[in-house]
Amino acid sequence: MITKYTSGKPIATGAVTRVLVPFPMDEFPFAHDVENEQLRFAFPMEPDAIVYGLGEAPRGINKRGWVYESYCSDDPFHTETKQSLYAAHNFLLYSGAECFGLFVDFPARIRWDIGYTRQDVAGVTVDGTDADIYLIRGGSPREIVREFRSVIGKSYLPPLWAFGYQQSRWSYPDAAAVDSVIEGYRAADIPLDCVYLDIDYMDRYKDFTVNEEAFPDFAAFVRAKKEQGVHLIPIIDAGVKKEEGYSVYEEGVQNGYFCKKEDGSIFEAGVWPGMCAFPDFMQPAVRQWFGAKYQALLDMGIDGFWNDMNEPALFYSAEGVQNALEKAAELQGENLDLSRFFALKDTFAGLSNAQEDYATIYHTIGNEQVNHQRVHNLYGANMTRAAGEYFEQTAGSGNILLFSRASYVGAHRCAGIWFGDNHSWWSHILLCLKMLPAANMCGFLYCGADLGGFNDNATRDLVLRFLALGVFTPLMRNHSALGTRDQEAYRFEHPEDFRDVIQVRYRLIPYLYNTFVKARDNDDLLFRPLSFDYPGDPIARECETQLMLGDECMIAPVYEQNANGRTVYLPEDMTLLKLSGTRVEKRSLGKGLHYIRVALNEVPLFLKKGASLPLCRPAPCTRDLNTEQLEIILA
Ligand code: MIG
Repeated sequence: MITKYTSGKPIATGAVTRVLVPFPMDEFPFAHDVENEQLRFAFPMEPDAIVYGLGEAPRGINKRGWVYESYCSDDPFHTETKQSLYAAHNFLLYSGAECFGLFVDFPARIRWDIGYTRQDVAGVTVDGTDADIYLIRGGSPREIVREFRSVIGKSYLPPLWAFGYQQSRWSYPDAAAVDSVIEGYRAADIPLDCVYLDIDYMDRYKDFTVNEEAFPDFAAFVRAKKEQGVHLIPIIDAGVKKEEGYSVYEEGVQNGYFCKKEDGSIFEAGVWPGMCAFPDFMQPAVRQWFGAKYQALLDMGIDGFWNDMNEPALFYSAEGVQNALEKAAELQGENLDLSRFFALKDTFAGLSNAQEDYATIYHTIGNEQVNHQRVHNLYGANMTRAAGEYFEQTAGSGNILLFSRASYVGAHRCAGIWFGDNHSWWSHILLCLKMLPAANMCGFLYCGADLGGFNDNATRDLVLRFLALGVFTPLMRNHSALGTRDQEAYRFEHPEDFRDVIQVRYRLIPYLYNTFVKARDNDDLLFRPLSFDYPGDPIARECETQLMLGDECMIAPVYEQNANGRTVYLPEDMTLLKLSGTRVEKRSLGKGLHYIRVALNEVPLFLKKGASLPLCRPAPCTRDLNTEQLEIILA
C-alpha cells in the first residue's frame, strides 16, 4: 500500500505518474519536525535490518553506516568517502522485521544519515519544507519496489541493438579514427554494435553541429557505418556555446529560453565550448525546442545519443574567476602564511561547480523565478526528458538509444543512465555491481558503467574482468578518458580472449532482452540483491558481490587482480556455467560456499534448479544474430 504525504506546496517534479490523494504531514508516521526551514524525519533501525536504495550512489548495496546526499554532482572520483554521484534517486527500502519503502519527491538537496550519526537511527533532512513523501508498506522488498515502480511509470525501452557491445573513447575525433576502431574489431572478429562520438566530433563543442573537416560527409558516413552494422552515438552537452551566428544560441536568446540571473540577464558559465548559456529545461517550451534540435542529427541517420554535463557541470563563471584573481592580487608581494596559501589554493580549486554560481541561476516556472538550488536535481532529468519526449513523438518509443549522466526519478521513463566517470580500479567493478539493483529500484533498467574504467590506465586483466560483468549489464560500453591507455578490446595481446567474453554477450542477447522487457512490463528489477530472494539466509543477506539476474540466474564476477577465480556463495543448489565464446562448461554445485576457478576468457553464470537458458550463435553485430535458432541449456 502506498500513501502520499504532502508538506507545503511542492514543486512538480514529474516523478510520479499516478494521481494519489495526499495526506497532511501530521499524519506521517515517523517522527518529524521543521528546523531552519528544513523538513526532517527519522526512523529507528533494528540491528540486523538492511537499508537498500539511493540508486546511483557510492558504497554498498546496504547503505547503512554512512551519510549520503542527493545532489547531482560532476565528481570524477568515486571514492567511498563521497556522498553523491551524478544522480538524485531518493528512494530507500527498509528491510527489517517489517519492510517499507520511502520516496522523497523533492528536487533540491536531501541528506540521508543512515546510521552515521547514530547507528540505530536513520535521519533524513530535506533542504526545504515543500515536499511529497511516499511511504510504501506491506509485502516483501521486491513487492515494495514493484509498488513504487507502478506509480512512477514504465521504464525506458531501448532498441534491441543497444544490447550489443559498444566502444567509446574520449575521443575518436574524426572519420578515420572511427573507421580504425571498427576495422580493429572486425579484424579481430570481436562483435561490435556502436561506436561513440565524444565532444570532438562537434564544431568547437557546439551542440547539434558536426566538424566538417573531421567528418566531410557526415550523413554518408553514418549510413556507411550502419551498413557495416555499427551505430554512431554522439554526445550532447547541456551548455550551449555563446556565439553570435550560432542558431541554437541565438534562438535561445531571442525566445528567453536560457536560465537567467536575478537581474534577468542570461546566466553564463564556462564549459567545453567556452562561455555557455544553459537552456532552462524547467520550461515545457524549452524542452520542446531543445528536443527538436536533435532532429538535425536524426536527419543524418543518427539513432542514439548520450547526454552529458547536465548536473549541470560548470567549470567556472567570469565572476568566480574575477573574484579569485582579486584575492590573488591582494596577496601579491605578501609573505604567505600557511592558512592564506591554502585558502588561495582552495579559491582556485573551488571555481568548478561552485555553490556560489549555482545560487545565481534562476529558472522560470510558470510566472515565477525560482532559484536553481531549489530544483537543482531536475536539470539533467529535464534535459533528457526534452530529448526523450521528442523521440517518443517522432521516432516512436523503442527506436532511439538515449541515456544521461545526471538523472532524477521520472527520467527513467525516457532514458537510461550510465554511472559516469569511474576509474580503472578493481574496486569499481563491485561499485558498478552494487549500483545495479539500486538503480533498478528507481526504474533505471538500462544502465551500466564505463567498462574497463574511465579514468586512469587500465590493464588487460581488469578490462576482461570488467567486461565479464558488463556481459550482463543492459548498457555494455567500454569507455575511457583522454590521455589514458587505449582500452579497445583488440588493442591487447590475445584479443581472442576478449572475443570469447564479448561473444558470450551476443549469445545471451535473446535471454537478456527478454528478461529486460519482462522486468519493464512487470515494474520489476532486472538485478536483485540475494537477500531479496533468500531473506532467511544470513550469508545471502550480507552478500555484496553477487546478484540475482531475472528469475533463473545469479551472477558473481571476479573482481580482484591476479585471482584465478573467486569464492561464491550458493544460497541453494545451482548449476555453474562457464561460458567462453561458443563453449559451455556445466557443473552442478551444492548450496554453500565454493571456490570456483574462472579463466580470464570465461564468464561465470549460475542457474537455479529447473532453469533453462537460451543461447543463440554469436554474430559480428546484433543485426546478424539469428534469434530463431537457440541452444537451450538446462540446469
Ligand atoms: O569533463 O566529454 O562523463 O564520459 O568522455 C568531462 C568528455 C566531460 C564527462 C563524461 C565522459 C566524457 C567526457 N565528459
